Amino acid sequence: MVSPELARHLTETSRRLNRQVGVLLGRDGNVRNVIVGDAHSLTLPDIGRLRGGVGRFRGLRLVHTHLKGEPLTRDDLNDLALLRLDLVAAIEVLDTGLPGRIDLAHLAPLGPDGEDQNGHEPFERIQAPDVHQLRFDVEATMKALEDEFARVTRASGETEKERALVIGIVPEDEHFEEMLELVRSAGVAVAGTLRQKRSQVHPRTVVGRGKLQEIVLEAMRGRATVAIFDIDLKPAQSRAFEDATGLKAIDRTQLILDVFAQRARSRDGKLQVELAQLKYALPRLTEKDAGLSRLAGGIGGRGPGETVIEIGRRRIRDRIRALEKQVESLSRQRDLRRRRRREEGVPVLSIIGYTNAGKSTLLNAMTGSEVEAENKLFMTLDPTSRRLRFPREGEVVITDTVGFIADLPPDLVAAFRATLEELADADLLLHVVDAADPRLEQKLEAVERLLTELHLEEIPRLLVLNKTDLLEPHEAAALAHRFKAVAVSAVKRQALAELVQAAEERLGREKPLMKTYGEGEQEAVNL
Ligand SMILES: Nc1nc2c(ncn2[C@@H]2O[C@H](COP(=O)(O)OP(=O)(O)OP(=O)(O)O)[C@@H](O)[C@H]2O)c(=O)[nH]1
Ligand SMILES: [Mg+2]
Repeated sequence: MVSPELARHLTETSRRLNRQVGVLLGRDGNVRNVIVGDAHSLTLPDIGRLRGGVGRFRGLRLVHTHLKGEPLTRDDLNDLALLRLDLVAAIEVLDTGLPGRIDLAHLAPLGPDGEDQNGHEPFERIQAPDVHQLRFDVEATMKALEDEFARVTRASGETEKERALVIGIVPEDEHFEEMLELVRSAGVAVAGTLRQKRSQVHPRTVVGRGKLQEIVLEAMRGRATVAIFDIDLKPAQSRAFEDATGLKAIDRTQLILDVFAQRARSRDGKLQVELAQLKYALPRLTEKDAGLSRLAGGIGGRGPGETVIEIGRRRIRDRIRALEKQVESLSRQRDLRRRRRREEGVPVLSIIGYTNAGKSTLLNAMTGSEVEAENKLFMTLDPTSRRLRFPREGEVVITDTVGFIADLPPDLVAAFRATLEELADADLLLHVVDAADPRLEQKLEAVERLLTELHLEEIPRLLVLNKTDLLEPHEAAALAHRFKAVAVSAVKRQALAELVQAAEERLGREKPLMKTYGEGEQEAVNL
């Protein structure tokens, strides 16, 4: 680890200066840096940005002196973790200036199943009474450790995929679970999860120094290159976090945008996703970033915007303006289409609700279509309309559209204006909820809130409790009574006739007014 000559040279110098002295040694044993500290600590030089060497050791070890023979400090261990050093060692400086006890730490290998055993110390500590008695083979240890980490990655069989640590800042379990759902829906491999007990955000690096250390260790062990946060980060925060850990930081909005980017099929959908992504990225670009290259590839960098990844800030602004114009014309076209439909007098029913509530499945069940429906968040992005014959009303149009989520990112709402505007013209909103969801009420509220934000709260609504096949009949009935809703099962095609009947009743109550007196006439409503 260190030759007796070098150790002695370090301790003698240290004694003479009455300061800590250290060296960074390469794997070949050559000295790369010499550092002189004060009596109690040592500040390592900036050894370059860490990105690129992620998941790997730096191939550098820190050997330094401790004037009073004190054991390795918290800062020493932080350096070990955050800088991904091979090891850190402290040598006691005896009064004579000769080297005394040695205290050494390196990253501990993983348990036999590749999992970190709970409560297991992340560091392996080795002590020896002096340099001569230290039995430690750096080369063999590092090789074993690196093999170990490589094995874990191979075992997971996901070498090609980006692996992410999911970091929970919000204490509520439900919030974290939804975040994991989003991660899964984005097709990202989860290398591990870390949660904070208190919802405290470090103003600079999102989490405090101790947590940073934990995150880096966990990332090294799980071979993660990305940290996904369950909150939104300020641009400066993500950058500071990335600088401190060498991990790419992805926040909740970015992850949602990523899911959207993967789902966008239609031209309109792609347009709106790209717009949302660029709007989000713009304030996050620094001068030294070459265009969007720091966002290139992987989570947050996929999607329709990939073609513009190398362009600069000014051109991004141009592109945003161009996209906004296209969205504008899109919204005009749709307006026209809707107006025509309105003239035909065909009532429009729009299926809305929280993501994964079963909206597309319900559309399929009612109209015999085959819209993609899957147990993933934001499966549907592009609106689909189908015609359907109602017994009394005759022809109606049913549309299925993008789902809602609590705290839908504002950039996304802005970009998806054209899609969301469609809803404004519905004669009836079928608000679908997953009746078996323990968060039923929160999700109902989240949707209601969004409807208000989108100024859609005036449109008549019918609440549809879906997935009641997962409940006992009496539970479903009680919920239906409580929420004045229709209980159905889209998958089992249960109570769809009742739904049609209830929808017709609602329509029948609303429509004559609109038909006879035209739009929004006060007098008509009073009748
Ligand atoms: N048990 C049960 N599962 C259902 C029912 N309806 C839908 N699902 C399941 O719920 C999951 C989501 O269904 P989707 O129709 O994709 O939901 P969605 O609301 O369109 O979701 P997004 O488009 O992602 O917002 C799928 O796995 C469906 O099979 C139901 O009545 N009962
Ligand atoms: Mg859907």
